[in-house]
Amino acid sequence: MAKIVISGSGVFTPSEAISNKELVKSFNQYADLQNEKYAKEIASGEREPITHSSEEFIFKASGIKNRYVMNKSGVLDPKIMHPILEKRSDDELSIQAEMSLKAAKIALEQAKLQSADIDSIIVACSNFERAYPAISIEVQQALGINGFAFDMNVACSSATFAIQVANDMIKSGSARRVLIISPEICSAHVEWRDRDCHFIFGDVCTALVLEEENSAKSSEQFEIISTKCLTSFSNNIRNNSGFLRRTYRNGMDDQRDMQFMQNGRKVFKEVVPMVAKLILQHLSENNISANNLSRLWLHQANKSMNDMIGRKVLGQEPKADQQPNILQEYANTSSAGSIITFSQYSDDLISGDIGIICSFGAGYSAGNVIVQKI
Ligand code: CO8
Repeated sequence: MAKIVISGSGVFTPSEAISNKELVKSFNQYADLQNEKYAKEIASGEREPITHSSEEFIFKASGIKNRYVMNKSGVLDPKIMHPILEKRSDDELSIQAEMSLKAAKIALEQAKLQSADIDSIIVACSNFERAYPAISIEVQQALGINGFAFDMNVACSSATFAIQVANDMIKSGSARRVLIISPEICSAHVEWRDRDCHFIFGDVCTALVLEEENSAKSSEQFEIISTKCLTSFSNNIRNNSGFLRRTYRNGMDDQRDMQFMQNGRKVFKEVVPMVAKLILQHLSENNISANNLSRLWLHQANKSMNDMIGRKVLGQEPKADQQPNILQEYANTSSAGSIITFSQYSDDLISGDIGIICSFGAGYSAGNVIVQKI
């Protein structure tokens, strides 16, 4: 059977960025305004004051220093605390399609392909700006692609699950070349007013091209050796936004569960062993020793989490270049995180080198992809 390869990758990075310092300053202004507004209730014990956030905590707990966003002014305005994105008419390109086109262009260039060479698009990410028509079909039209496109959502694991789907589609013959795109606008579904999570997320879009090796022209190719996906239900990362909200009493009021919610400690404790076990099992099924891994392109949620997974998988401290992190610059970009690392830290590998792309998150879900440089 022909080898299937990743022949191109691309990252679109928004032009606006927020440092921890700027983020904490605006959060603390918001906290002061709220505490002033509810001074009486706080004094009578009816309400808890909002505590200040801290740059030191954020970096120590997560490894994050910066995040890119599609709109900075709204997020940093203590009277707004969310991005401000202009509503577009139905005839205009949607914002997720626009981000997708930018990332796709870079991936196609790397793969030395024209858009017409692609016959399937999967837009795979944590949240979609509308229910239908699919963002992927809009991207398909904008790129002038014949064939079919669909959206899929497995939260942080969307891109690796899409790699498994695309790999299977090419193997079965239902598609020849697949573009996987992950336009993540996490800034619109994180709760910037919640100190526990306001620092976690950023925006980005990644793209990958998958095709058979015998048709691939790229100078950078990674064979997909094997994929393995896992899910196990958990409420520890949850968002209750959805089309039924209008049917609930006061369902459309500003409520905490409309945005990202998590029990971070539990996620950390439960997901680290689940992911380490998945990777080790997957390697063993493919008769690959962890000693032979040149690179781990891990999901970018938390630096200590990645350090721990790396130690469990490799049986020792990962070497500096063995497990790159982009968290400090991009923060958690959900499904795009492991793909950014793959895109930015893979061209130094040599033919025969083996690595894994691994993502994990809400669901719980985890996707592992073993690749080998051609
Ligand atoms: N500044 C200062 N202090 C703070 C802050 C802050 N900003 N936030 C919390 N604290 C305080 C807490 O109140 C607590 O105080 P005390 O000890 O007095 O109670 C103390 O600091 C410690 O708090 P935590 O226990 O919460 O801190 P942790 O060390 O556990 O770190 C983390 C928190 C960083 C959240 C960590 O638990 C973590 O990273 N866990 C893993 C989370 C994870 O990977 N989640 C994956 C989610 S992503 C995903 O699946 C995709 C979902 C869809 C995308 C959504 C896009 C928006």
